[in-house]
Amino acid sequence: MAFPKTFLWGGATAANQYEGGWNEGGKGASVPDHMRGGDVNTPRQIDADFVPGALYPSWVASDFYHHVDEDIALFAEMGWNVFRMSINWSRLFPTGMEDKPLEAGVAFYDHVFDCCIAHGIEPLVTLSHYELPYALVEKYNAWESRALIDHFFTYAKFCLDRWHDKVKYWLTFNENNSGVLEMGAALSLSLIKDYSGTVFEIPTTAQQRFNALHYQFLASARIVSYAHENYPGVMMGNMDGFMASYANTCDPADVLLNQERMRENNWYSSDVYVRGHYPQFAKRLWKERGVVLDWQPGDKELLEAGTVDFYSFSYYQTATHTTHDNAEMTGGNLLFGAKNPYLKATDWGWQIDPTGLRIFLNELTDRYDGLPLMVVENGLGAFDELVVEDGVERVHDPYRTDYLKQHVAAMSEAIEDGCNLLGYTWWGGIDLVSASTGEYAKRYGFIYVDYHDDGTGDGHRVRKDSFYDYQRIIAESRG
Ligand code: BGP
Repeated sequence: MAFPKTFLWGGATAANQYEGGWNEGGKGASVPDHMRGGDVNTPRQIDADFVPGALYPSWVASDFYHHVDEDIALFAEMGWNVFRMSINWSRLFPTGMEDKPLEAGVAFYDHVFDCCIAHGIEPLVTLSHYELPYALVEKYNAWESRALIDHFFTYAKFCLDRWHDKVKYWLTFNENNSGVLEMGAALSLSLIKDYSGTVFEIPTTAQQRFNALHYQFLASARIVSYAHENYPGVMMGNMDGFMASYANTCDPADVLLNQERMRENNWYSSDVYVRGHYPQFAKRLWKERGVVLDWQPGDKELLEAGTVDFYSFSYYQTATHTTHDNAEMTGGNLLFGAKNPYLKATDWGWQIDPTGLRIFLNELTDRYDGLPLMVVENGLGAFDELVVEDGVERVHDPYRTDYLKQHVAAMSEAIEDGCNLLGYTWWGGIDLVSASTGEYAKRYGFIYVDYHDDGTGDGHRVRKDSFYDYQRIIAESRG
């Protein structure tokens, strides 16, 4: 394998899907706390007001809040030297509008980072992973308002000031390129003031979403600039939900359609983060979508100054796009498209494509001229079965190990191809709540967590077979 000795191996989580303790230590409610679970056929439901008796999976999630030492010790046992996690904004600033953070929240993250460091694990921290204090929705309709830039800065500045010497790698917004899609209205932009209903039916316009995204770009650039000016040791990254796609046929009309999708879904956002300005095609896109961005004096310079040090992304699947009628469609969380006959799919319809990872790592390397890259999410959501053999609980999950091995091999090839790949964090590493469906049943982890969609379970942890396989892969890569 071509991985350098310094390569960062680990797993990724998000506070809203993993942490639980949703109202402990004074924490305020966040957007995902208002979302119920669904499944592959039933969309998640957002409740503006909590419904008595309804189950909100983020409230307990995997209860990391009460399992910090145990979980981080397990990560270290696997050989991780990086742990991607996010901070719950509302655990520090319950409404997102306070000047000072809650002590209990600060103490919690102090403990998490200290525990990581004690185990030789670098924390990789996402400042905003699909969550926002719900009070900011009630007051401003979230990122619809420019005021969020200041509130975010207060929160993010506190995090950098407090933890810059413990946390070297930071990501600003998780997958906010999804804001170009209607799906991004809930999880990424939180444009849900007074809204109750499914995550798919939020009545937003392209104008609202593209402009909210513009504010997030500005907020990101502002904290990146602040970090660069004050803490030269830190590395600031973006995080794109990479919506990798191909043309479904060699019909030039399909190729053009795919180029348009790749531009809007991916390059539109990543060019702003990496190059510090919108791409040339943006003008036409805005015109066609009826979008007029709120440009204020200083915005242009802010974007130019706040470019990232590395590009990070999630990669699960690829889709294809076609102009031809009657194509069979396939599923995804952000990315939907026509079926690719050369690929197999998961039970949720996500098409598995390790070669695609190599292709797009190479493409990113070419586009951004060798910029350091990090794969901060990749993984397989599957139904797992917990069995008891000779009195020992086990999960046999060879499908997960297969997926892992194939993607590791693809990354190794991409490194040989010349990519400057810094690290890899498998999504989950430990079971957590799914973002798109809100299920526990869709499991990603190498560590099983005993919670279930009906609200049962005691949260105990079990090493799956893949735990030992990942441990072996990491050890082998270090030689
Ligand atoms: C990404 C999100 C994660 C995560 C992952 C897997 O889009 O950043 O939060 O959940 O996808 O998706 P899901 O949980 O929907 O299976």
